[in-house]
Amino acid sequence: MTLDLYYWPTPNGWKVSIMLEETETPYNLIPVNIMAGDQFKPEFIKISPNNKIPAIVDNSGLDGNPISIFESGAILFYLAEKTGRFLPGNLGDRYTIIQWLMFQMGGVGPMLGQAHHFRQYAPEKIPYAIQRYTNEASRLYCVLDKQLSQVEYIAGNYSIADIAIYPWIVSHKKQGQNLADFPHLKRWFETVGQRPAVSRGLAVLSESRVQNMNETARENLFGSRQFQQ
Ligand SMILES: N[C@@H](CCC(=O)N[C@@H](CS)C(=O)NCC(=O)O)C(=O)O
Repeated sequence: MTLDLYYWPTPNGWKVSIMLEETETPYNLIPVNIMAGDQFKPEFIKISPNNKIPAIVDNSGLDGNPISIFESGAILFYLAEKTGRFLPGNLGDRYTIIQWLMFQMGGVGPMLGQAHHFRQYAPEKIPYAIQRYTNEASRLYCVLDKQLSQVEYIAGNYSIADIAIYPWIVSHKKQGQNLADFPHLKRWFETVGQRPAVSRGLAVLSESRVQNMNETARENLFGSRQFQQ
């Protein structure tokens, strides 16, 4: 497989860099600096019409034709199918994983992202929004904690469900969460964090991860630039 990864070091980007490291899949890294506005370049929009990272192009593709994929969940499914790792063929196990991956894509990512946004980045502090998304983040953490009180990994064995959820728990403090309140989630977080492939995935382009957002970045990510397409 000759694969191009369109990437920036964020939770959704990490899902794919971790998966590629876990499966030892070689890839060409193509940085898409979302702070600088690279996500709006026409050549990137062709691959990722929603102007978001991550995206991949598998140049060896299907039947010899290159295939491009956007949406981190779809990319995880593709890489799991292609490498035969972290998504077993047995229908029962498979759907246990799929439901938790959907829970991540529809709940954990968007809600924790909003908690992050209103707590860290919103130009004004809006108590209702901060409370709503911090509470929702706590509720989702409780769901994960309960599940992890019964199983070692999210869907039983280590799978793409863990790979999808872990990157979002990395920034728990910024979401107003204390892992000490979720002992089973904490145990899982520490175990997954010790995997060498996870450390390697998180390290990809880590030097470009900025903590403070400047005005250009704010305009590109949250301002009118988003609506000019
Ligand atoms: N549902 C998408 C979300 C991707 C996403 O939100 N990517 C962010 C970085 S974590 C991004 O590229 N933002 C740039 C923008 O919105 O312009 C996925 O899971 O791939």
